[in-house]
Amino acid sequence: MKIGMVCYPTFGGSGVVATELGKALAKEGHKVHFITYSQPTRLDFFNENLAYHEVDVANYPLFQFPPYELALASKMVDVVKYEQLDLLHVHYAIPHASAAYMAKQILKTQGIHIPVITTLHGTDITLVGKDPSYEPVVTFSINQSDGVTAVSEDLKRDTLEHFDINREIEVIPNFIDLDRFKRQKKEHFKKAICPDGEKLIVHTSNFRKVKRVEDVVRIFHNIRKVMPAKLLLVGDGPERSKAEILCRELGTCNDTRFLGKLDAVEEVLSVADLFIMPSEKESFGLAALEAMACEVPVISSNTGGLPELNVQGVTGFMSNVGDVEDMTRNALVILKEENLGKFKANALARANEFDIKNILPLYEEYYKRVKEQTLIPTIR
Ligand code: GMT
Repeated sequence: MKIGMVCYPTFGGSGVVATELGKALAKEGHKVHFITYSQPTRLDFFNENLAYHEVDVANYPLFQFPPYELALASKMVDVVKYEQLDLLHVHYAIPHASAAYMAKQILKTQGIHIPVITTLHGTDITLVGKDPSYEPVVTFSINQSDGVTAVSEDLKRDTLEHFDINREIEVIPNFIDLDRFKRQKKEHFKKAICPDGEKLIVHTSNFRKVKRVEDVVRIFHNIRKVMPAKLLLVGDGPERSKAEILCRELGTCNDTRFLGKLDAVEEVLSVADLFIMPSEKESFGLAALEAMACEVPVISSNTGGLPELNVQGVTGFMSNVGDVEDMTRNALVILKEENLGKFKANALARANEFDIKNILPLYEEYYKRVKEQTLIPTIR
């Protein structure tokens, strides 16, 4: 198939899922055309079946807000026509689903029917999508998509509860490339960070409010009262300085490192003993899955789709959002020498269930199904 993949090109989970899906489809022989405003971060791989089309947003002094959605729709029209695409798969509803709707209508006037699949990732529904300034457009463009997928049962429920949706939503969970995310031998790195055998705690995120990074710092502070430990924080975003200030207040700076946006997060995860994800909302928790694939147990909140990934008392523990004390108690259970090995093995076994090899066929079947259901003779 020839697929147009529309996504955010950044480190965020939706862009990562779109890029990894595109790469995997290309390896299977599909032609995948990425359409976005800059080279996707994880598109670091050459394959003759992959192409990237950059959206240029022509600016004009009148525009206080450059109209990206229009430029994106125009680019989609162009790529669908000239690359003869079979379908468009857009990741994150805002503004990709409505831009795809517009592209589809334009193409229709030219006798070209292009099916559109929208994948809902999380905050496009649970946070920003519900805002009255976007809700009518989000509802409309989900309903106008030829196929809709959500990354967890919880996200599907949330979408049906908060939006007036008149179509089926298929749940296809996030996935992991186990060839890339696996525990690597990085003993020298562990020794450099934890020279005295301290336990290593890791958090990775985009440091937005929803990630509750300050809870990570507080849990770490509590753990360190009981055992020697170090904390590595990977990623960057608006809440980073608050987290740094809290480290200073709690006196944990010497044992904490902010590593910023790292490409090779699997190298850090390879030496970790525990991953913390205390999010306020989390539709799936891809970062936790990446940790589990590297044999790292997870302390998380019990929000959103996290119970569909993190198995209570098996791969880690879940607590109510903000319950730092409970998260600390659970972290200390996992970090006990006699427990750690079992939790690590369980985390890996659970991650194996989300192997891209298991999830890719679900997308391929869904593409086929949507394409067949929307089959209209096209005149090119
Ligand atoms: O986590 C983020 O804030 C990034 C966000 C995104 O859309 O880029 O991630 C969402 O999509 C991921 C991939 O499907 C999910 O694994 C994350 O759980 C989800 N984030 C939230 O729901 C907060």
